[in-house]
Amino acid sequence: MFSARGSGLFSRLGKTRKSLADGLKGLFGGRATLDEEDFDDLEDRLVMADMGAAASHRVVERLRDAARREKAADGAALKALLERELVEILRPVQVPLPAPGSRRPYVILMVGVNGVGKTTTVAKLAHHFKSRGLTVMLAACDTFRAAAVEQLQHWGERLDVPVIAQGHGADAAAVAHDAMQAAKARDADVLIIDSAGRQHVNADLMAQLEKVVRVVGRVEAGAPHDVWLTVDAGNGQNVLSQIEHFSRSVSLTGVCVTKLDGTARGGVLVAVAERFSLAVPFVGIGEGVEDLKPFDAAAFVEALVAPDG
Ligand SMILES: Nc1nc2c(ncn2[C@@H]2O[C@H](COP(=O)(O)OP(=O)(O)OP(=O)(O)O)[C@@H](O)[C@H]2O)c(=O)[nH]1
Ligand SMILES: [Mg+2]
Repeated sequence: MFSARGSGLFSRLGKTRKSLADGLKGLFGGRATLDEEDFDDLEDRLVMADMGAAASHRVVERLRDAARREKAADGAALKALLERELVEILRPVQVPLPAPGSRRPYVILMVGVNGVGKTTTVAKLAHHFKSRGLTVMLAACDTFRAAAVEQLQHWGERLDVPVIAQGHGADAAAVAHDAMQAAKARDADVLIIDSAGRQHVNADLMAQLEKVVRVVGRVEAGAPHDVWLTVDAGNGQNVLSQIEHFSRSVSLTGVCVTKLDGTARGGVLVAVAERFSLAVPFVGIGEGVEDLKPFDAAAFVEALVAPDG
């Protein structure tokens, strides 16, 4: 676990937290009571912070109820209630990163649309597991985009982690098969499979992904143990349709949210948690290998709505 302020998440949420927190300050700060217009204003602000219409509506309805019921209509009390409601939505998706052990190799397949940060997240994960004393291998199953294999090999060299590859244009499922065999032969703790960026309209690439999953499962029953969809927080509500589309081809076990630093509108995590019961084991807050943080609902909400920092 980490504290919001200590983790860097707090400051790196950037614009998300600044605009929402400033708005909330205006709404809640020093107010004796909130009227209907204030609640509408709050709902708009949550939508603008990318929490999605459904989640924003639900949260504000609950605040209205609570304000009536508990007579907690003053700004400070409602702000505390808002935080409680957001944490309640987010808590179910907060799960610890898997600790591979009995299942060797523990196989993680990374999927997602183009450019969201899959390969970088694979590298961050490799670093995470390696620094905990586990042996890690990577599979270069993005055989579609030119230079994708080299990109992963470059990370492998930097992190001193073996990369199983066949090169550009090879059959991704064949690479996955090779990598599974190699990981078993070398008794690796973790195998992380990078894959090509694809959209749901790329029928061939979606079918290829299904084949990768089948082949991996044939080498080791139960694998891949995790299929994580990497999403870019900057894609806003599009993230929701990405989850829906990929879920039709593969059984997702979690969502990796990247680029929460900079200009990302991090509220999308609330929309994701409200709509799907998928784990969010960690979030990406930068381009470096250390910029992977376990997702902590309370710390995240604090970072989102705190007025200063
Ligand atoms: N600021 C920031 N940049 C990130 C983060 N994660 C990845 N990036 C950057 O996003 C860009 C794309 O990252 P990749 O890891 O290559 O993305 P990908 O999904 O593998 O891309 P394709 O394989 O082309 O589909 C790179 O410039 C990364 O450095 C993050 O958490 N924060
Ligand atoms: Mg990639």
